[in-house]
Amino acid sequence: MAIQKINSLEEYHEQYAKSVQDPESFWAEKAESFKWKQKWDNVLEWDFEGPNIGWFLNGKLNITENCLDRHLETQGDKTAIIWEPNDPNEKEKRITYKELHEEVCRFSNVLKNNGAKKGDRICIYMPMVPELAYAVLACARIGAIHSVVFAGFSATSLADRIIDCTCNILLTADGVFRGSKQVPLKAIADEALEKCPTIEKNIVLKRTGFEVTMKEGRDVWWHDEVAKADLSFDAETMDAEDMLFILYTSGSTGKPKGVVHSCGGYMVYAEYSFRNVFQYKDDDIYWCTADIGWITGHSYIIYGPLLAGATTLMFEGIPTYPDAGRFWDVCDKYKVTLFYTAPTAIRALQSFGDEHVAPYSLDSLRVLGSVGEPINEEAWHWYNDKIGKGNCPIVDTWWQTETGGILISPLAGITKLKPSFATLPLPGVQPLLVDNEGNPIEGNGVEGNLCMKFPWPSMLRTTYGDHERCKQTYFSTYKGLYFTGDGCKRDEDGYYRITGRVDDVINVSGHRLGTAEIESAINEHENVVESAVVGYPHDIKGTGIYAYVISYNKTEDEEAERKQILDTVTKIIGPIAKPDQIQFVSGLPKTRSGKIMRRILRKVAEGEADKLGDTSTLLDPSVVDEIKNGALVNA
Ligand code: 7RM
Repeated sequence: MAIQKINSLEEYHEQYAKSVQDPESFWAEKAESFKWKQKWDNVLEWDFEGPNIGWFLNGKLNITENCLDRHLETQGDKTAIIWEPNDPNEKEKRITYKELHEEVCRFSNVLKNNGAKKGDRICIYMPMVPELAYAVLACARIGAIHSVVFAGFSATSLADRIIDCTCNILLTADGVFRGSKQVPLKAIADEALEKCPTIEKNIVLKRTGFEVTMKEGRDVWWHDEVAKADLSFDAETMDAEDMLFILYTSGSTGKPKGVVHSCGGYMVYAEYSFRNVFQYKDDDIYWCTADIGWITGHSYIIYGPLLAGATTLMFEGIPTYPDAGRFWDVCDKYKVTLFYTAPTAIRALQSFGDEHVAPYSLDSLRVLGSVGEPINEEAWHWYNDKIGKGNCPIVDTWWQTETGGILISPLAGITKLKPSFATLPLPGVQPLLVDNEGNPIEGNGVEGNLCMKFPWPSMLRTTYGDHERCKQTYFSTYKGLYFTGDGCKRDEDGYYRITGRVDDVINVSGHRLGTAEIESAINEHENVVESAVVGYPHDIKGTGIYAYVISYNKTEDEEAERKQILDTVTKIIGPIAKPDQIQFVSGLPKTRSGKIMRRILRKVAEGEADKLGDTSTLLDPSVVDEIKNGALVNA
């Protein structure tokens, strides 16, 4: 039995009403479709003060039995994972549900043979290869808590994450292929491990064939261990509220938080949201281009699709290798029907020109998805016209690491679309906009801070090892509410449009201003492509406003353009929001998922360009030098 899919707008409204009137029976019905070892006593217990959140209390399950075992009878020979390597000339892999089950059981035994137990934290630092999926699922099968660290992170970031949750096992590889580059992953891991005495075993996959040093007693080869391991493994019994995984995410402070998700609620919501948002059909070929190191990869490459029994494509490479047509080549090669990517990738590919799209038919595509940041209208239209050929609904999915799954999004082909709007909450999701004092903003045609007033099954339960921080970050800004940190509009039709983070609040001469607010004012200037605003210490105002601005056409007269920008901001917000400094730049330091690293911009603005910290997660670390050299404030 599978979760029932919402099939029409009428059904959407019906289900939505039901989910608000009687959330417990709404979610019980969804949860019934899964394989539980023991049924739950209560559907939900919660308070947002603690916070204390529990779903399907006392229910027992193992998520991998739901991803794998339960599909074996009906579709054991169906392809579960298609793997497309970095190099288009290397042979792809297709792994059936039966094979995936076997690989996961086998690797569960490898973990057990290497001392892993239920409740252990296991760090996974790997390339996008099938073994990464086996490893994640094997952790879940034995009841260990996985903490996947994106393979682009530095040794310092890796060590910090291992130390924070005291992992005893690391899973890694000799190296990573990324486009034309190669990353010596094992060497980076070795550097991290010098600071991580809790790691007892490091299991190393051979991928690139790089020469590595293996530390006697600690490091073992993946293939040696797999060769020794049994093929069957009975899934550990987990409580619905046992931790399934930790995933580190950055906030406004430098130290990343370990967001904790639990087994039962996450499982129910991952499948529910996948099925409904993408309107999944049994013969779909689904491709999410994210890396498994991010939440999007956890929920919508591994868990959501496998719970639904789908065929999920895993891609090792990058969108521009060997050229900017790679995504479309892969879509045609496998006849991808559901395609899910990020605006930053869409804009990058658009900038390479339509000649990279033209050679491909893209006929198989049925639904397009977007995630990670607001999608601007220009990118939306290009995606819609050139990739979807006007025939594929675009689901602009808003959610967060902390939400575990998509909360606000169109349901493909059901919800009427509006470019740059995430549209409507899924049934079971209760958004609330509040003003800066926390007063609810009712009605339509309004704007405020996006909160959730009721729990949903896949919400975070805590931040690892520091519940107080979870409370402070998400549940204290507005009493009794989960605060997302995003600003949001609700238009005349009740449609939601996420406007960006609002938690970068600065206090200028006693005025509380959002950096996002100032940016959007600056962006009104006709020659501005994009801007980023940060605060910096100011003798008189307390905090001054420092703006980094990218222009369409490089101006000859920077002073004249500065003045026009100040006039624009004055016009839109008022003189209090006028930047004190405007630095023209050709790019902004962005992470691979398109988020601006404000920490770097703040340091430069503060005249501390020598203390930038880790910049290894940037898409293009070279923009940092340009920004440093053009800094308007000197230490
Ligand atoms: C899935 C993910 C979360 C933050 C979130 C927003 C932004 C994500 C959208 C979006 C506008 C979207 N998790 N964000 N999706 N903004 N429209 N469809 O990205 O934890 O890494 O980031 O990303 O600001 O709070 S995340």
